[in-house]
Amino acid sequence: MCNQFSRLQKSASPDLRRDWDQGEVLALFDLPFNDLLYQAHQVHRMHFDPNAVQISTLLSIKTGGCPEDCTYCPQSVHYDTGVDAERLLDVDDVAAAARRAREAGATRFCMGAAWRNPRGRNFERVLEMVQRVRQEGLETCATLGMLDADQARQLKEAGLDFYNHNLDTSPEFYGEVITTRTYQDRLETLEHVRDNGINVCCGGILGLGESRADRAGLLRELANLPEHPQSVPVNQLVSVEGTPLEDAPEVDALEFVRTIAVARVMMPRSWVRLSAGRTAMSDEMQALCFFAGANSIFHGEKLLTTGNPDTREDQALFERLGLHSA
Ligand code: SAM
Ligand code: DTB
Ligand code: SF4
Repeated sequence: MCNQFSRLQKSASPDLRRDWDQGEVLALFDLPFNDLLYQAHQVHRMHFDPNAVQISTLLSIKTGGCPEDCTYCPQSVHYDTGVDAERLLDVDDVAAAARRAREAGATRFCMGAAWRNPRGRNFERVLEMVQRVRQEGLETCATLGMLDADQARQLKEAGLDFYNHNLDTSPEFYGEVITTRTYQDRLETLEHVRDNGINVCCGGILGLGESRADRAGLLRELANLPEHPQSVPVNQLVSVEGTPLEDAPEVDALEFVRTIAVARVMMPRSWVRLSAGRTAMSDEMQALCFFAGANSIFHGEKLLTTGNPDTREDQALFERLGLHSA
């Protein structure tokens, strides 16, 4: 399904604009809520089954001890959050987790490592993990930090379908959030991923203390990439004690829904993932997000180090809304 959409995306299509300016994006954000949601939902229906939601499962294959200083992240060594540094998991354990995820209904398995970038024997082991997860019949996704061109090539050869690497916020606000890696570094990793034919999963995070202009700036950057990312995760900050953002004010729920809707309008054929932060969202808010164009979630009771809704709760929500797995 996804590959079909990415192939379509490569053909010239007038609704796949990549020349958004900030004023146009802000004008979408400024629409009356009903007008914005109506437009987003129409776009959504044009390209997707509106009742189908893609389900991914996430596994932290290497937790904690990360040298980067992302102020939202419990895994950074810079902050005292109680998350200990662990070693890279064994390949067999990852393959077993993938099998369980498939049995629970996931179609994609995403492996996350708290690294600045993968290196040496650890990287070799991740290549093996990708092969084994694929053999379990799942789509594969990894998020391992920065990649060079050769690493992207090797991951592709091992069978990696998606690479997650987020821009996180606008280039204007980025320096307030992370100082150890630049926006340009991130763009270069995305280029290597794209150039090697791996689907790009790239989005951001809301609730960092950013302004609406920053949220618009993030979407502008994502939609103006050389190709729209095939998958766009929109995270709501999970505030973790010990991080500089532990007391960050919550992002307004309707502003979050607006951001999903604007993402849907700007990137009509991308899968928009309602990513971290769902435990703090009501069923009603999630329902609005699905109406506004979100069509992917993480399923399973843990994200990387923080919680995710109980799987039975998600099942009940899907039943209440008449949603099914894509
Ligand atoms: N270390 C890798 C990297 O940053 O490229 C991969 C893992 S990192 C956890 C992936 C993404 O998760 C981040 O870019 C950020 O958007 C999101 N994230 C991390 N901590 C979060 C939190 N506390 N709340 C919400 N999203 C978070
Ligand atoms: C993404 O954008 N969100 C996921 C995934 N990509 C790897 C990670 C969310 C992490 C939330 C904080 C934690 O559990 O540590
Ligand atoms: Fe490290 Fe990724 Fe967390 Fe940043 S978001 S501190 S790079 S694990």
